[in-house]
Amino acid sequence: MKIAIVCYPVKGGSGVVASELGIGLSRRGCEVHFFSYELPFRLSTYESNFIFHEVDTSNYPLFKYPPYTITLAAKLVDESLNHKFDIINAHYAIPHAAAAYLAVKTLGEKAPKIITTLHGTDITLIGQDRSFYSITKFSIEASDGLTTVSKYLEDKTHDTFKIDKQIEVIPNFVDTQRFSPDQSECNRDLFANPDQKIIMHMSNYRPVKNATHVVRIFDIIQKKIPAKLILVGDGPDTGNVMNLARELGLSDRVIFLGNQDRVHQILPLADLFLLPSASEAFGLAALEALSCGVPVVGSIVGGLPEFVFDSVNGYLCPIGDIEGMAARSIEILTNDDLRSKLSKNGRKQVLEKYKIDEIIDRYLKYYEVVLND
Ligand code: GMT
Repeated sequence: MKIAIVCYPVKGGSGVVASELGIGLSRRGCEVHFFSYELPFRLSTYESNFIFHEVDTSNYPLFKYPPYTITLAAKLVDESLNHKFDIINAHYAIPHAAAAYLAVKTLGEKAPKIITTLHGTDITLIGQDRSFYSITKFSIEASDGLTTVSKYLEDKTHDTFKIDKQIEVIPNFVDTQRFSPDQSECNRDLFANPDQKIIMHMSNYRPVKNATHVVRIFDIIQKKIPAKLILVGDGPDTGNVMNLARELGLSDRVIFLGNQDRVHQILPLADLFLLPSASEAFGLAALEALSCGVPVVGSIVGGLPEFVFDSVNGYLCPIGDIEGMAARSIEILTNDDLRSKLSKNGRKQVLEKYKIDEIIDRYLKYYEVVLND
C-alpha cells in the first residue's frame, strides 16, 4: 500500500503519532511518504521504505502570510502523480484535511482516498473558532474515513460538528521496547540523590497543559518528601513555569531539560508522572510514562480516564485540584507497595492494549476498509 502521511513536524503528540505510525507502516512493507514543512522530529532515523517531502513555505512579497495550505495541496498532487498513493492520511484536521481535499479534487478520478485522523484541539479548541469551523466541518465530512485517538474525541467530534459520519476510534500507542522500565540507558545520579524521588512532567507547555499546576503540586510534595522535579519539553508557558519555580524558592529542585529527542531514556527515571491538563484528547505522554512503569497522576479530563484508572495505574482528580493531586502523589511516593503495584499494572496494560504492532494492524485494517468501500 502507498500512503501519504500529512502531519506537523513540531514536538507534540500528533506529530509523534503520525511519525511512529509511518515508521511502523514502512516496516510492514508499505511505501510511506511524509509531508510537512520540516522533517518531523521522530523521523530522524533512516528507514528504507519512507520518503520525506518538504512542503514549500517560501514567501512572495505580495503575500503577508505564505499560503501553506495551497503549497501542501500542490505537493500532494505532484507526488500523487509520481507515486500513485492509495491513501492520504491527514493528521490534525487543520489545515491538513482541507489541503488533502483540494489535492484530491485537483487529481480527479484516480485520486487517493482521504483518511483524517483527529487529535484534539483541531476539534476541542481551534476547530470551534469561527474562522475555522465551517471549513473544518466540511473537510471532516468530505474525508472518506475518519479516526479519533479516543472515544471522548469521537463523541466531541459528533457533538461539535453535528456530523453523522462513522468514526473509527484508534487509540494512541507506544513502542514498548523503546519505552520500557529498563533504566540501563539512563543515569539517575545526574538528576537526584538516591534518597530523592523524581517527579516528571513532559509536554509542549501550551496553556491547556496547566504546567504551572505541576510546580504547585511539586511544591506541596517536596515539603513532605525529598524530591526533584524534571520538566521535559518547551512551549509558550515555560517562562511562567520557571518564574513560579523561582518565586516558590524551588530553583535548586526543579530541572528544566527543554526539548529532548530521547525521552525514552529519561522517563524510566521517574517515580511519578504528572499531567494536570485542562484538556487532553488522549494524553500520549501519560501512556509513554505508563509504558516505562511510571504511575500517572493527572486530571479527570478528555481521554485520560480511558486508560488511567484510580488505584490501578495512577489517580485522576478534578481539573485544578492541586491539593488533591499532591495528596495522591504523596500517597504513591510514600508507599512502595502501592507504587510498585501501579507501576506493574501500568506496564502490563500498555503491553496488552497499546502496543505499536497491534495499533498499526488496526490502522492497516481501517485503510483496507476505506479502500474497499
Ligand atoms: O491538539 C493539540 O493541541 C496538539 C496535539 C499535538 O500535536 O500534541 O495534541 C493532541 O494530540 C495528541 C496525540 O494524539 C494527544 O495525545 C493529546 O492529548 C492532544 N492534545 C490535546 O487534546 C490538548
